Amino acid sequence: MLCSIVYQLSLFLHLVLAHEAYPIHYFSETSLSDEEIVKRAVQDLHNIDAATDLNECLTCKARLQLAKFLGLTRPDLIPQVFSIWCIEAEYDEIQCHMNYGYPSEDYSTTGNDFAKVASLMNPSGLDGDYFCYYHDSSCHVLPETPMIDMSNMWPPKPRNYQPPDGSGEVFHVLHISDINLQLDYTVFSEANCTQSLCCSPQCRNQKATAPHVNENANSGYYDSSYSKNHFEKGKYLDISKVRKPTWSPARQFGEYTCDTPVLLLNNTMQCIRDLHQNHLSFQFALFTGGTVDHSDRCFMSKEKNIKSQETSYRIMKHYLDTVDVIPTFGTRDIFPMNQLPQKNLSENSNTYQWQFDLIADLWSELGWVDHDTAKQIRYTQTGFSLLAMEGKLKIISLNSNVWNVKNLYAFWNVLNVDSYGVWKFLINELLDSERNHQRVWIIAHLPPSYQSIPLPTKIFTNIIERFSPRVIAAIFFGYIQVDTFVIQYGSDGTDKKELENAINHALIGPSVSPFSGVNPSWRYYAVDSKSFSIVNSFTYYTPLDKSFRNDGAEPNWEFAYSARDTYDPEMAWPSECGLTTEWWHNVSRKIAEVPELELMYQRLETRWTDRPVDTDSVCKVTSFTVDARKQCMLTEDQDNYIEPTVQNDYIPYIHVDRDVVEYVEKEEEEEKEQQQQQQQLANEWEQHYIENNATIITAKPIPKRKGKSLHLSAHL
Ligand SMILES: *[C@@H]1O[C@H](CO)[C@@H](O)[C@H](O)[C@H]1NC(C)=O
Ligand SMILES: *[C@@H]1O[C@H](CO)[C@@H](O)[C@H](O)[C@H]1NC(C)=O
Ligand SMILES: *[C@@H]1O[C@H](CO)[C@@H](O)[C@H](O)[C@H]1NC(C)=O
Ligand SMILES: *[C@@H]1O[C@H](CO)[C@@H](O)[C@H](O)[C@H]1NC(C)=O
Ligand SMILES: CC(=O)N[C@H]1CO[C@H](CO)[C@@H](O)[C@@H]1O
Repeated sequence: MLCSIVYQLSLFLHLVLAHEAYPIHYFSETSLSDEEIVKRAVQDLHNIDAATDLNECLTCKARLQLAKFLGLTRPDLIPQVFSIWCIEAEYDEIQCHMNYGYPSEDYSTTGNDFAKVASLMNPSGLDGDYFCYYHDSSCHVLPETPMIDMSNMWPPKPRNYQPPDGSGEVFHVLHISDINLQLDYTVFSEANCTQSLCCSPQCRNQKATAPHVNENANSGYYDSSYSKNHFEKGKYLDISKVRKPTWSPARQFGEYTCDTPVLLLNNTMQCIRDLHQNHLSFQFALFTGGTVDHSDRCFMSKEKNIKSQETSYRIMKHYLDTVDVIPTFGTRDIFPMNQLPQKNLSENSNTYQWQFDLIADLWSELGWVDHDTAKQIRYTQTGFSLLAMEGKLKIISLNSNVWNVKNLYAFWNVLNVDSYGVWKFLINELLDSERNHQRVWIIAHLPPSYQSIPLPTKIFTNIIERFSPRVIAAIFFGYIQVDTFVIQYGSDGTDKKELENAINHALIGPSVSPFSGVNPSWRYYAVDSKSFSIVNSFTYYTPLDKSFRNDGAEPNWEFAYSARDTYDPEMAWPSECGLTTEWWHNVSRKIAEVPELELMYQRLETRWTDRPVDTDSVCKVTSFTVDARKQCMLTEDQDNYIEPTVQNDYIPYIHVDRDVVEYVEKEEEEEKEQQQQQQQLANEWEQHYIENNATIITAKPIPKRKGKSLHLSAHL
């Protein structure tokens, strides 16, 4: 096959040499075979790894440089080149295939996404800095988060911005999260596996062979089911007939190492339905995402991904019937998982479009979204809004893959603050509600204090700050499995965590799935019918371990706690007043100061399992963003945060709507020089690469720049 790369090469050089046109002289005497290109590119990657003058982050960035070069000329070869390099460099073979492999319907591989993003991003600038920090385990340099001025995005905040008063009357809203349906959950399969996800037919314990005699015998092995909303206890399954030695054979209702079997989901929904029909009624339900299980990417096929979504939503509909569900986008509920191309990457959006059509069709068929909302989901792919309670409450649902570090597309042009258009959408919706005296709830899957990219989360919190407390009445997330809440403080959470700096707060719903060692759980809220503020929350759970020894009967669901009774037992705060940010701030103070209350909080997080507690409770509940969390961990003297060894010397300062990025210099001169030297080396290396590997090219050396370091000025 001929390799006609001359035109693209000159394009590439324009990009690499950046912002000024250099005369490029090239001649093409050879046409390389694909095989030869792959061989050379792989060798180049090894050479980069072997280069002794680059630190870990620059090594990663040099590899991205090569990926960009290939991405602009032969993107089709990237998966092959990077998979071969990755395996030869002795990284985990399966993960190599998942990261770089060609697209396949059988595995969640992201080779194409990587190729696309690599061709777009600026490897030697902030794109590369962020990409390498999050996607190369040996690079620990996290760039300083850009400063941002968004004041041109909205009219000034009105001075009196108090929320409306409550009416004292309440209605109820259900909150379900993280079902993580495990479709291939199999009774008797290994629950103590070393290869994710346990309790599936293909999982194994690769460390040690299990003993033949099993301790668990005679407990929880039945093949029960729900039919016509009745529990039918199945026949007893005799474990002694199982030939394959298994450490911990999976029981019918689930295991703490596994996700939700269909039987457990039915049981959960049945319990919710009973409560709704016989005790109180839900106006509607929130679902904060998560229908796909936690399998490794190599066990996640397209078919399984789709079926998990369909089955979960249909079962929810079956049991909730007339109670409408307001859903949001999950991070893994897409194939390949966690990926979200910007809408304007036309060829890529087409390959992803069907997924948004799928949920738009399904959610409208189930009656949860109307025609216009379905259109919005299809078209924007990043957010939609709908009205509840006769139009007095607006609910905005956001696609949190926008800030998910696992979404490769988020590393393209990181200084473009709104490449997805999602913030503009959110701001317009909020302005509209501000004008119409409407209150707003925001729902999304991934909380911005976990697995999130700093800049988009900073933008998100700036928006929340502008519209709190009058417009934004409540914020809900899921994803982390534990039952918790988080308070947002001013200046991206870097202000002192005192009452006067508290801006808003989010409620993070517990998971139905027991995965990671928690008991299955969900909650409902009492909501003021005029202000739409949350007045109380009520969590239910089932102690899963009891289902291990109850002769195959249905698990019992129990009331776990109410927020008020637990955190304000003296009822100091009047019962008709909402659980405001001030109230949650007071709770966080109590957790920090009263050891018994901290312990109680930790028990509630997991719903009383014996999973080891997370010790960072206070940082967890007072850090709304990853940056705030980092700062909290450092000041709280925690040692599980790695501080970057080399800092960047300039912090970008973005003025939104004026299309300007300035660079603000940091003080440390020494560090700056060191950084510049490193960058110079990288540039020389890059040059060396261009000269040596595309022998067809000779280019003028990049002239030295005055003052600012080269990689940052590339964004100007
Ligand atoms: C779960 O409930 C759905 C809806 O009623 C039903 O179709 C399915 O067979 C049930 N499965 C089990 C294992 O109970
Ligand atoms: C789980 O498997 C490990 C070997 O990987 C074994 O040492 C351990 O005892 C097992 N635990 C249980 C509860 O079966
Ligand atoms: C698409 O969005 C990116 C990122 O915002 C922007 O840089 C680019 O110019 C846009 N491309 C098109 C074709 O609109
Ligand atoms: C929070 O604590 C302060 C100081 O103890 C108290 O004055 C205030 O009433 C409390 N607010 C709420 C909402 O509980
Ligand atoms: C640095 C490097 O790997 N250069 C290679 C580029 O291509 C030539 C052949 O044209 C090889 O000989 C070099 O090893």
